[in-house]
Amino acid sequence: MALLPLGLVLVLASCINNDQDSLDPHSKPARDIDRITNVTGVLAIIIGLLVFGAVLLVIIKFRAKRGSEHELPDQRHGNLRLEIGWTIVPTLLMIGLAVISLPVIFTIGKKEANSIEVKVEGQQWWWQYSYDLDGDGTYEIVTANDFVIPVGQNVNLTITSNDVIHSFWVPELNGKRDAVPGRLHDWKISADDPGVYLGQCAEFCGLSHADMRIRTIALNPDDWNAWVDSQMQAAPVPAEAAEGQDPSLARQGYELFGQFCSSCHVIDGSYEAARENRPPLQAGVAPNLTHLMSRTSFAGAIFDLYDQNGNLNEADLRAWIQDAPGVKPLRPDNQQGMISFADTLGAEDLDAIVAYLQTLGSKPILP
Ligand code: HEC
Ligand SMILES: [Cu+2]
Repeated sequence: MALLPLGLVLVLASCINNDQDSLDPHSKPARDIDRITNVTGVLAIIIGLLVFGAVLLVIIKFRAKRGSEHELPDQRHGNLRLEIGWTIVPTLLMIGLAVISLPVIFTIGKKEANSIEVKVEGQQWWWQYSYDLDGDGTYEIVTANDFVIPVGQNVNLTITSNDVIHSFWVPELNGKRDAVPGRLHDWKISADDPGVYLGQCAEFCGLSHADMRIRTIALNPDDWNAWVDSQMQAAPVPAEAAEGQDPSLARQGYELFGQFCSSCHVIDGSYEAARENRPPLQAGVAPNLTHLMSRTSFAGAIFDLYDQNGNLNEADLRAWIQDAPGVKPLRPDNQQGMISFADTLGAEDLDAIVAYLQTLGSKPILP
């Protein structure tokens, strides 16, 4: 009876398919990890069976017999051969495991020559990716949530955090690596096949830890090049109204953005103040929105930006802009996450802002 809840947990856990399966590796580092998991797993099962078998045997064989409950059984002390045996066997097993796992531990995190460099920054509660494509130390592309990589090519990562400790983990592509403020951790990632590989922050980091997700999108070389090209485009500025005419909706949104949003968000070429003046956030950074529409997700990848038919998910986007803390647990009073505009922006303001946001970037390129 006591085992029932445990059994239920196990059965239910096996029903969840959230595409974060380290037993389904899609890269060399992930396969190396999977191999060690298999060896260790089989060993652990054998040892577990032996130990539980021995315990069971002792329980049955040496149980108190009827009528002799109060008699102590024969007391013995020491068995040299056994004791040496159970010291040596585990030691050998441990050495064996070390021999197969140590080289993997050192290679899965080792950066490779001629790779794209990406700085991965964790903050409450989303990830930022800055790409240095030509290795000159400057970042040509800065994006959030969707982490786009080329298939079959290694991508070097430098992982850090702008507030508390987070951990970067895409189980199907590599092991996990902590993001620690003030430290730069080497890591790398790659994918053998085009696809979407999910992950999420793997170190409890506060209120919305569970909503700090990673969506890795691995593209074929052609698609990757098209993505890079599109990310290089500057954001358009909606034209001013002609004499005597009302400004377009997008233009109104552009102006509202300058008023309400540009203290935190950067739009390359249009609003860059938040790059120099630290936004009022503990992390000191908010997602760069220059190519917002080219992403498949937003807000820590918990919302899809498009529905199945490829239409903008306007409902969730509007709800987010109007009252972000209402749709994702955030602590704006403590400068953790976006503030609420529920009392500031009316329906028409929202129409205008959404119209403007829709001009930012082309549609996502999917694998
Ligand atoms: C106090 C700083 C701040 C202000 C002001 C602010 N935001 Fe944000 N915004 C954030 C932060 C931080 C996030 C990331 C939150 C998260 O995902 O948990 C965010 C996320 C977003 C996102 C999702 C982007 C993505 O890639 O996930 C959109 C869209 C957005 N904000 C639009 C706006 C608009 C429009 C305004 C103005 C009406 C605005 N924001 C004002 C801080 C701010
Ligand atoms: Cu986190």
